[in-house]
Amino acid sequence: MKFICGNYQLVLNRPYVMGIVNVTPDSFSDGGKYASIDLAVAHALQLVAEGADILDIGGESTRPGAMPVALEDELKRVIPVIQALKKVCQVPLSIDTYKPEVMRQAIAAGADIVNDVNALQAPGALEIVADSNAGVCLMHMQGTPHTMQQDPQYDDVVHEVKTFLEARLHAALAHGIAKERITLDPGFGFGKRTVHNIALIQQLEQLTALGRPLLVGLSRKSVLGAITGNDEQQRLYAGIAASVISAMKGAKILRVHDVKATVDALKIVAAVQPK
Ligand code: YH5
Repeated sequence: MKFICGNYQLVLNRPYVMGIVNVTPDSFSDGGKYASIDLAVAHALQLVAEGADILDIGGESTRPGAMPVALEDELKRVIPVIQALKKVCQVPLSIDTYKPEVMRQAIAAGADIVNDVNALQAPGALEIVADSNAGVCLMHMQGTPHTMQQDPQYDDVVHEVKTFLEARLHAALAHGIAKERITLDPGFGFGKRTVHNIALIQQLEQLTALGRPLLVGLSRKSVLGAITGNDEQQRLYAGIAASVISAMKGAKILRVHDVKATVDALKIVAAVQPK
Protein backbone atom coordinates (compact mmCIF):
# COMPACT_ATOMS: atom_id res chain seq x y z
CA MET A 1 0.00 0.00 0.00
CA LYS A 2 1.58 3.28 -1.19
CA PHE A 3 1.97 6.38 1.01
CA ILE A 4 2.98 9.59 -0.77
CA CYS A 5 4.48 12.30 1.45
CA GLY A 6 6.31 15.31 0.07
CA ASN A 7 8.71 14.00 -2.59
CA TYR A 8 8.74 10.50 -1.10
CA GLN A 9 6.74 7.46 -2.20
CA LEU A 10 6.79 4.87 0.57
CA VAL A 11 5.77 1.42 -0.68
CA LEU A 12 4.84 0.06 2.78
CA ASN A 13 5.53 -3.53 1.70
CA ARG A 14 6.77 -4.03 5.28
CA PRO A 15 6.05 -2.09 8.50
CA TYR A 16 7.98 1.18 8.58
CA VAL A 17 9.49 2.58 11.76
CA MET A 18 8.78 6.20 12.70
CA GLY A 19 11.30 7.40 15.29
CA ILE A 20 10.09 9.91 17.88
CA VAL A 21 12.11 13.14 18.21
CA ASN A 22 10.94 15.27 21.12
CA VAL A 23 12.25 18.82 21.12
CA THR A 24 12.20 19.64 24.82
CA PRO A 25 12.26 23.21 26.17
CA ASP A 26 15.52 25.13 26.43
CA SER A 27 17.05 25.06 29.86
CA PHE A 28 17.55 28.47 31.47
CA SER A 29 20.61 27.53 33.42
CA ASP A 30 22.93 25.76 30.98
CA GLY A 31 23.65 25.02 27.36
CA GLY A 32 22.34 28.27 25.94
CA LYS A 33 19.71 28.97 23.35
CA TYR A 34 20.54 26.22 20.84
CA ALA A 35 21.29 23.30 23.15
CA SER A 36 17.89 21.62 22.85
CA ILE A 37 17.88 22.01 19.07
CA ASP A 38 21.34 20.46 18.74
CA LEU A 39 20.33 17.63 21.07
CA ALA A 40 17.19 16.91 19.06
CA VAL A 41 19.11 16.88 15.75
CA ALA A 42 21.77 14.56 17.18
CA HIS A 43 19.08 12.24 18.57
CA ALA A 44 17.27 12.23 15.21
CA LEU A 45 20.46 11.24 13.35
CA GLN A 46 21.04 8.47 15.90
CA LEU A 47 17.53 7.13 15.19
CA VAL A 48 18.21 7.14 11.42
CA ALA A 49 21.46 5.23 12.06
CA GLU A 50 19.39 2.69 14.03
CA GLY A 51 17.09 2.20 11.04
CA ALA A 52 14.26 4.73 11.38
CA ASP A 53 12.34 5.09 8.10
CA ILE A 54 10.62 8.33 9.16
CA LEU A 55 11.32 10.93 11.88
CA ASP A 56 8.43 12.46 13.87
CA ILE A 57 9.38 15.85 15.33
CA GLY A 58 7.26 17.27 18.15
CA GLY A 59 7.58 20.42 20.24
CA GLU A 60 4.46 20.13 22.42
CA SER A 61 3.65 17.19 24.64
CA THR A 62 0.15 15.80 24.10
CA ARG A 63 0.41 13.27 26.91
CA PRO A 64 -2.47 13.25 29.42
CA GLY A 65 -2.71 16.46 31.46
CA ALA A 66 0.26 18.13 29.72
CA MET A 67 0.20 21.92 29.56
CA PRO A 68 -0.30 23.51 26.13
CA VAL A 69 2.72 25.26 24.59
CA ALA A 70 2.39 28.75 23.07
CA LEU A 71 2.55 28.89 19.27
CA GLU A 72 5.74 30.97 19.23
CA ASP A 73 7.54 28.59 21.60
CA GLU A 74 6.52 25.54 19.57
CA LEU A 75 7.73 27.20 16.35
CA LYS A 76 11.07 28.16 17.96
CA ARG A 77 11.61 24.53 18.94
CA VAL A 78 10.57 22.59 15.85
CA ILE A 79 11.33 24.79 12.83
CA PRO A 80 15.13 24.93 13.35
CA VAL A 81 15.18 21.15 13.88
CA ILE A 82 13.29 20.53 10.62
CA GLN A 83 15.55 22.96 8.73
CA ALA A 84 18.70 21.30 10.07
CA LEU A 85 17.49 17.73 9.42
CA LYS A 86 16.27 18.58 5.92
CA LYS A 87 19.88 19.38 4.95
CA VAL A 88 21.49 16.22 6.28
CA CYS A 89 18.97 13.44 6.33
CA GLN A 90 17.38 11.21 3.68
CA VAL A 91 14.19 10.08 5.41
CA PRO A 92 10.78 11.80 5.40
CA LEU A 93 10.26 14.29 8.24
CA SER A 94 6.95 14.41 10.10
CA ILE A 95 5.72 17.31 12.24
CA ASP A 96 3.66 16.24 15.29
CA THR A 97 1.32 19.20 15.80
CA TYR A 98 -2.37 20.12 15.88
CA LYS A 99 -1.74 23.85 15.27
CA PRO A 100 -2.36 25.00 11.65
CA GLU A 101 0.33 27.71 11.79
CA VAL A 102 2.94 25.17 12.93
CA MET A 103 1.84 22.88 10.06
CA ARG A 104 2.21 25.74 7.56
CA GLN A 105 5.69 26.79 8.70
CA ALA A 106 6.87 23.20 9.15
CA ILE A 107 5.85 22.33 5.58
CA ALA A 108 7.64 25.47 4.33
CA ALA A 109 10.74 24.35 6.28
CA GLY A 110 10.64 20.91 4.63
CA ALA A 111 8.28 18.69 6.63
CA ASP A 112 6.93 15.83 4.47
CA ILE A 113 4.16 14.61 6.80
CA VAL A 114 1.68 16.38 9.09
CA ASN A 115 1.01 14.11 12.08
CA ASP A 116 -2.08 15.60 13.73
CA VAL A 117 -3.55 14.07 16.91
CA ASN A 118 -6.61 16.25 16.15
CA ALA A 119 -7.12 14.83 12.63
CA LEU A 120 -7.08 18.26 10.88
CA GLN A 121 -10.18 19.47 12.76
CA ALA A 122 -8.72 22.91 13.64
CA PRO A 123 -9.98 25.74 11.39
CA GLY A 124 -7.67 26.02 8.36
CA ALA A 125 -5.79 22.78 8.95
CA LEU A 126 -7.36 20.84 6.05
CA GLU A 127 -6.66 23.74 3.67
CA ILE A 128 -3.00 24.02 4.70
CA VAL A 129 -2.35 20.32 4.04
CA ALA A 130 -4.43 20.38 0.83
CA ASP A 131 -2.37 23.32 -0.48
CA SER A 132 0.85 21.31 0.02
CA ASN A 133 2.14 17.93 -1.13
CA ALA A 134 2.61 16.67 2.43
CA GLY A 135 1.28 13.35 3.63
CA VAL A 136 -0.94 13.35 6.71
CA CYS A 137 -1.76 11.14 9.68
CA LEU A 138 -5.35 11.50 10.89
CA MET A 139 -5.62 10.29 14.51
CA HIS A 140 -8.59 9.58 16.75
CA MET A 141 -8.84 11.28 20.14
CA GLN A 142 -11.79 11.60 22.53
CA GLY A 143 -11.67 14.99 24.28
CA THR A 144 -8.56 17.19 24.46
CA PRO A 145 -5.06 16.28 25.71
CA HIS A 146 -5.74 18.24 28.92
CA THR A 147 -8.96 16.38 29.86
CA MET A 148 -9.05 13.20 27.73
CA GLN A 149 -8.17 10.71 30.48
CA GLN A 150 -10.70 12.06 33.01
CA ASP A 151 -13.63 9.82 32.06
CA PRO A 152 -13.37 8.20 28.62
CA GLN A 153 -16.62 6.44 27.63
CA TYR A 154 -17.55 4.31 24.62
CA ASP A 155 -20.38 1.92 23.76
CA ASP A 156 -18.21 0.23 21.10
CA VAL A 157 -14.73 1.75 20.95
CA VAL A 158 -13.64 -0.01 17.74
CA HIS A 159 -16.81 1.03 15.91
CA GLU A 160 -16.60 4.61 17.16
CA VAL A 161 -12.92 5.00 16.26
CA LYS A 162 -13.55 3.49 12.82
CA THR A 163 -16.54 5.77 12.16
CA PHE A 164 -14.53 8.84 13.21
CA LEU A 165 -11.52 7.94 11.05
CA GLU A 166 -13.78 7.27 8.07
CA ALA A 167 -15.42 10.70 8.49
CA ARG A 168 -12.02 12.46 8.73
CA LEU A 169 -10.73 10.49 5.72
CA HIS A 170 -13.75 11.72 3.73
CA ALA A 171 -13.24 15.31 4.94
CA ALA A 172 -9.62 15.18 3.76
CA LEU A 173 -10.58 13.67 0.39
CA ALA A 174 -13.31 16.32 -0.06
CA HIS A 175 -10.67 19.03 0.45
CA GLY A 176 -8.57 17.56 -2.37
CA ILE A 177 -6.03 15.57 -0.36
CA ALA A 178 -5.34 12.45 -2.45
CA LYS A 179 -6.00 9.17 -0.68
CA GLU A 180 -2.38 8.07 -1.23
CA ARG A 181 -1.33 10.96 1.06
CA ILE A 182 -3.40 9.78 4.03
CA THR A 183 -2.66 7.42 6.93
CA LEU A 184 -5.02 6.65 9.85
CA ASP A 185 -4.31 6.08 13.54
CA PRO A 186 -6.59 4.80 16.36
CA GLY A 187 -4.81 7.09 18.84
CA PHE A 188 -3.77 4.75 21.63
CA GLY A 189 -4.02 6.47 25.01
CA PHE A 190 -5.91 9.49 23.68
CA GLY A 191 -9.16 9.44 25.66
CA LYS A 192 -9.07 5.68 26.18
CA ARG A 193 -9.00 3.39 29.21
CA THR A 194 -6.96 0.18 29.31
CA VAL A 195 -9.96 -1.88 28.14
CA HIS A 196 -10.44 0.44 25.16
CA ASN A 197 -6.75 0.29 24.17
CA ILE A 198 -6.77 -3.51 24.44
CA ALA A 199 -9.95 -3.82 22.35
CA LEU A 200 -8.36 -1.64 19.65
CA ILE A 201 -5.21 -3.81 19.56
CA GLN A 202 -7.30 -7.00 19.48
CA GLN A 203 -9.41 -5.72 16.58
CA LEU A 204 -6.83 -3.65 14.70
CA GLU A 205 -7.59 -5.66 11.52
CA GLN A 206 -11.05 -4.02 11.43
CA LEU A 207 -9.46 -0.61 10.86
CA THR A 208 -7.51 -1.88 7.83
CA ALA A 209 -10.92 -2.11 6.07
CA LEU A 210 -10.79 1.70 5.69
CA GLY A 211 -8.28 1.05 2.91
CA ARG A 212 -5.51 3.32 4.17
CA PRO A 213 -2.27 2.44 5.98
CA LEU A 214 -2.53 2.30 9.77
CA LEU A 215 -0.06 4.15 11.98
CA VAL A 216 0.19 2.86 15.54
CA GLY A 217 1.74 4.59 18.56
CA LEU A 218 2.00 2.41 21.66
CA SER A 219 5.63 3.08 22.60
CA ARG A 220 6.03 3.53 26.39
CA LYS A 221 2.33 4.30 26.80
CA SER A 222 0.27 3.82 29.98
CA VAL A 223 -1.59 0.76 28.67
CA LEU A 224 1.77 -1.08 28.68
CA GLY A 225 2.29 0.04 32.27
CA ALA A 226 -1.24 -0.99 33.26
CA ILE A 227 -0.64 -4.54 31.96
CA THR A 228 2.95 -5.05 33.19
CA GLY A 229 3.04 -2.82 36.27
CA ASN A 230 6.15 -1.12 34.89
CA ASP A 231 6.84 2.61 34.94
CA GLU A 232 7.62 4.54 31.77
CA GLN A 233 11.39 3.79 31.69
CA GLN A 234 10.74 0.04 31.95
CA ARG A 235 8.26 -0.51 29.11
CA LEU A 236 10.66 -1.49 26.28
CA TYR A 237 9.90 -5.23 26.19
CA ALA A 238 6.15 -4.64 26.45
CA GLY A 239 6.46 -2.10 23.64
CA ILE A 240 8.28 -4.59 21.42
CA ALA A 241 5.48 -7.10 21.96
CA ALA A 242 2.94 -4.41 21.07
CA SER A 243 4.84 -3.49 17.89
CA VAL A 244 5.11 -7.14 16.80
CA ILE A 245 1.38 -7.73 17.39
CA SER A 246 0.47 -4.49 15.58
CA ALA A 247 2.65 -5.41 12.60
CA MET A 248 1.13 -8.90 12.40
CA LYS A 249 -2.35 -7.33 12.50
CA GLY A 250 -1.55 -5.07 9.56
CA ALA A 251 -0.10 -1.81 10.96
CA LYS A 252 2.16 -0.19 8.34
CA ILE A 253 3.88 2.55 10.40
CA LEU A 254 5.02 2.09 14.00
CA ARG A 255 5.73 5.28 15.96
CA VAL A 256 8.36 4.38 18.57
CA HIS A 257 11.04 5.77 20.87
CA ASP A 258 13.17 2.58 20.73
CA VAL A 259 14.08 2.30 17.06
CA LYS A 260 16.90 -0.32 17.09
CA ALA A 261 14.93 -2.81 19.21
CA THR A 262 11.82 -2.33 17.05
CA VAL A 263 13.73 -2.71 13.76
CA ASP A 264 15.22 -6.03 14.97
CA ALA A 265 11.86 -7.36 16.16
CA LEU A 266 10.23 -6.43 12.83
CA LYS A 267 12.93 -8.36 10.93
CA ILE A 268 11.68 -11.50 12.68
CA VAL A 269 8.09 -10.65 11.73
CA ALA A 270 9.17 -10.12 8.09
CA ALA A 271 11.08 -13.40 8.00
CA VAL A 272 7.97 -15.43 8.87
CA GLN A 273 5.50 -13.49 6.68
CA PRO A 274 4.08 -15.72 3.90
CA LYS A 275 5.37 -14.52 0.50
C1 YH5 B 1 0.18 8.47 18.54
O1 YH5 B 1 -0.19 7.47 19.16
N1 YH5 B 1 1.25 9.82 20.44
S1 YH5 B 1 2.44 11.88 21.79
C2 YH5 B 1 2.35 9.03 27.09
C3 YH5 B 1 3.38 8.16 27.42
C4 YH5 B 1 4.32 7.80 26.48
C5 YH5 B 1 4.23 8.33 25.21
C6 YH5 B 1 2.53 7.78 29.60
N2 YH5 B 1 1.78 11.57 19.19
C7 YH5 B 1 0.85 9.57 19.16
O2 YH5 B 1 3.90 9.39 22.64
N3 YH5 B 1 0.95 10.74 17.06
C8 YH5 B 1 1.79 11.04 20.42
O3 YH5 B 1 3.54 7.63 28.67
C9 YH5 B 1 1.19 10.67 18.38
N4 YH5 B 1 -0.07 8.60 17.21
C10 YH5 B 1 0.31 9.70 16.48
N5 YH5 B 1 0.03 9.73 15.17
C11 YH5 B 1 2.10 10.81 23.21
C12 YH5 B 1 3.14 9.78 23.49
C13 YH5 B 1 3.21 9.22 24.87
C14 YH5 B 1 2.26 9.57 25.82
